[in-house]
Amino acid sequence: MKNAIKIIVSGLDNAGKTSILTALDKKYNFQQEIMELKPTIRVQYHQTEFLGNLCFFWDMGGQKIYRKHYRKNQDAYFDGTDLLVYVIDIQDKERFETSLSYLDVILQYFMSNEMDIPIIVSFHKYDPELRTIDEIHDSINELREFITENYSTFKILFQQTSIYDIISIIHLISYGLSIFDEKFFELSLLVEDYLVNRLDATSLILFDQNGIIISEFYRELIDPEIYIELLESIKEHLFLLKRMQEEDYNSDYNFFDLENKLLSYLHKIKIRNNPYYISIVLEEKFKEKLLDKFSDLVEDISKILDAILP
Ligand SMILES: Nc1nc2c(ncn2[C@@H]2O[C@H](COP(=O)(O)OP(=O)(O)O)[C@@H](O)[C@H]2O)c(=O)[nH]1
Ligand SMILES: [Mg+2]
Repeated sequence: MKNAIKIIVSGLDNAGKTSILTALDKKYNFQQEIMELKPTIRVQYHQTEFLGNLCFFWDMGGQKIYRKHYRKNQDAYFDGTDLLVYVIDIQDKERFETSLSYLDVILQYFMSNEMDIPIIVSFHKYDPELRTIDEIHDSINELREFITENYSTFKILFQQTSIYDIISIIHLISYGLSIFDEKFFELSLLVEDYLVNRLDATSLILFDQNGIIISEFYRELIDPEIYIELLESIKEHLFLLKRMQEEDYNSDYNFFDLENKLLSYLHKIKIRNNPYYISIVLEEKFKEKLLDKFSDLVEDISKILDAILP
């Protein structure tokens, strides 16, 4: 029996909720469905599987009329929610207050029903060309501070996202999906330990078959030039794993030579018949070290994954 996880994606209209989910649909073959809750209530949701769990993303329209409607039918919508992803348009300063008060309505509901659920606030439309603008960062900091201070009883994570940066969207949902099991923490420590102490790699990422990040770690100081290539090779890996999946391709060592002497490597492992992918990017000079430690890494990761799977 698979666990079902209900994720509510909420925020004002025009915040970018549907765009985020559509970006994920394309990337991961999410299935889009409409569900009838009551004769009068229809919900559009997106569905995927993550580590043996079925995940349902509910796209909650944020127009004023809907917001009222949800308020009246709160139980039908919010009952059994496992995670709230709240999307704030970081470019729409004029509506920050409206957005915060809508968030308040939802959180008050959770509080009065003793629903202690994790929350991810996505500061969305954080487009690549805005990342050097101080005003944007000031807004993000202010919002973050306000939310942290006012809702200290909730576990709240923050993430900057943009549909022009698919990795940021992947992070958003990976973040969300990985907080359901404590063993993920163990896995993070393991991944970090390998990256820092045993491999000298630039990045180490574990993907599931849909390309969702299960765990990841990056070297602390990455040269900006290398950083760009790193992102490229991660994107390449996402593309490759899709293909490996479609062709049921079992690869062994796969080094792709990149500029700057970076090597990138994608390896498929199978755990209880499900494929998972280890993605490593490293400098060429550390290749031997990787080859030497690789089977240990595979064994250790497999052990933890096996324990996480339901
Ligand atoms: N600049 C920018 N625009 C975005 C981004 N995400 C969505 N949008 C735009 O914002 C508008 C509203 O998006 P939509 O997903 O319909 O918002 P929703 O009402 O929350 O579902 C659309 O015009 C999108 O193209 C983003 O990351 N950056
Ligand atoms: Mg929408």
